[in-house]
Amino acid sequence: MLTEINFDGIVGPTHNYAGLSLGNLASARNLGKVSAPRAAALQGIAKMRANLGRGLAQGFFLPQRRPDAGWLARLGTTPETASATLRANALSASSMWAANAATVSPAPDTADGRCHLTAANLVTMPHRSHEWQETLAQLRIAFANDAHFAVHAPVPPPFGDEGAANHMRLCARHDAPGVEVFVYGEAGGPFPARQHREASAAVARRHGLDPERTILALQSAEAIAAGAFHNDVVAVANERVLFTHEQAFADREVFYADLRAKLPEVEIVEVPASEVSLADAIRSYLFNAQLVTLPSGEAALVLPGEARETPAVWAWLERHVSGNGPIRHLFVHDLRESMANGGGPACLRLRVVADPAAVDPRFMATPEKLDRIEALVARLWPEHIAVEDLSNPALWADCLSARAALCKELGLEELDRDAF
Ligand code: SUG
Repeated sequence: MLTEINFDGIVGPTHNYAGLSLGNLASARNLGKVSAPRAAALQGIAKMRANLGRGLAQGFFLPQRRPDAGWLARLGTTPETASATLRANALSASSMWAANAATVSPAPDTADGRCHLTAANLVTMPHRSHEWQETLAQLRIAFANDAHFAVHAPVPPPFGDEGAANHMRLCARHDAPGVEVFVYGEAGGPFPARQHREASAAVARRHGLDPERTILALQSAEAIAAGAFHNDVVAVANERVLFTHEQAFADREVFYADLRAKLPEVEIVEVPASEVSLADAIRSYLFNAQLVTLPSGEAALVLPGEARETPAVWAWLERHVSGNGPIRHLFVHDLRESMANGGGPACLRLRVVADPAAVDPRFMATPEKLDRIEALVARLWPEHIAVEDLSNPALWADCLSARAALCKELGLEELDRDAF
C-alpha cells in the first residue's frame, strides 16, 4: 500500500554553528554560538518518536561521515592542514536537513510507474556541495528495490538543485496522481537563489512527469531577500492543501489559477502579510511545519516551538484551528538546536510516498529502534561544540567513532567508509 513515509536526517555528532549559509538568517545570527549536538539529535529523535506515535510511517537517514576527509583530499588538503573555513565546510552536520537530500516523485506521477528520486547537488553552498555522494549511496541502499524505485544521480552543475525543499506535491490522496510544483529562484537579490529553473526542469523530465501535471513557479524575490532561502520556509503542501504565505510566489494569482486548473479540488490556505509578516513567518518557521494527514484523515501541523512563541503566528494558528479551516491539529516540538541553523521540522525530513515494505528495513524506524539510537546518541554524541573546537583532532576522532558505532548499531557498516 502506498503511504507517505517521512525520512528524518539523524543529527550528526559534529553539529555546530559556523555560520556557513549566506541568506539563511538563523545560521548567520548564531555564528559562533556553542552547539549541543547530543541535545540536537535527541530533539530530532523525539520528533520521530512522536510522529510514529501519531500513526505516521517514519524512516531515517544516517548522519554523514564528518570531517569529510575525502572531499578535503580532492581539494589537496587534510583536516589537519585545511584552512579554518575549508575545515568548517568539511565538518558541517548539514545532511541532517533531509528535505535537501533529494526530490521525490511518487509512482502515481511518473511515466514508468516507479517512485523516482534525484539526489540534490546542493552546489550553491560549499559545505553542502559534498553531501550528494553519500546521500546517493544511502538512497541506493534504502531504495534498492528497482521494481518500485529509480534513484538518480544529481543534475550536473552549475544548475543548483536543493531537492524537496523547493518541491511540493498536491493530490486528492497520496496514492493518487498528483500535480508536482517546482519552485525556483532568480539571481539578482542580496542572497543567492539556490534553486535554478534549469535544474527543476531537468528533474521533472528525468522523473517522467506529465507536463500537464507539472508546474514551474518562480519564488518571489522579496521572500528570498527576507531569508526564505528555500521555498519550504514560506509554503508547504499536503494532499489537497497548499498552506502558503501571501508573499511566497512571484506571480501568485497565475500560479494559483494554474494549480486550480490542474487540480480542481485544491484548497489554498493563504496567510496574508497583514496578519503574519514575512519576517514573523521566517522567524517562527510557521510554514516549515510538517503538514501531515493523520490516520483519522484529518490534517495536522507539526510545528517548532518558535511558532508558539511568535504572537502573530500563534494567534493565526489558533484562529484557523478553532474555525473551519482544513488544518485540525497543532503539535509543537522543541527543535531549537536545528532551528538555530535555519532547519525546522520540515527541513529535517524527506517525504517518500511508497510501500514501506519495499524500503530497506534498516532505514525504517520502530519505537524499539529509536530507543537504541537514543541510547547510543546519549552515550557518544558530544555534549557541546564551540567553533574553536573544530580544529581539535580529538573531536574529529570522537565524532567519527560515534558515527561508526551508529552504522554498526543499525547494520549499515557499509556506510562507514571514507570515500563515496
Ligand atoms: O542549507 N543550514 C541549512 C538549513 C537547511 C534548511 N532546509 C530546508 N529549508 N529545507 C541550509 O542553509 C547552516 C549550517 C551552518 O551555518 O553551519 C545550514 O547549512
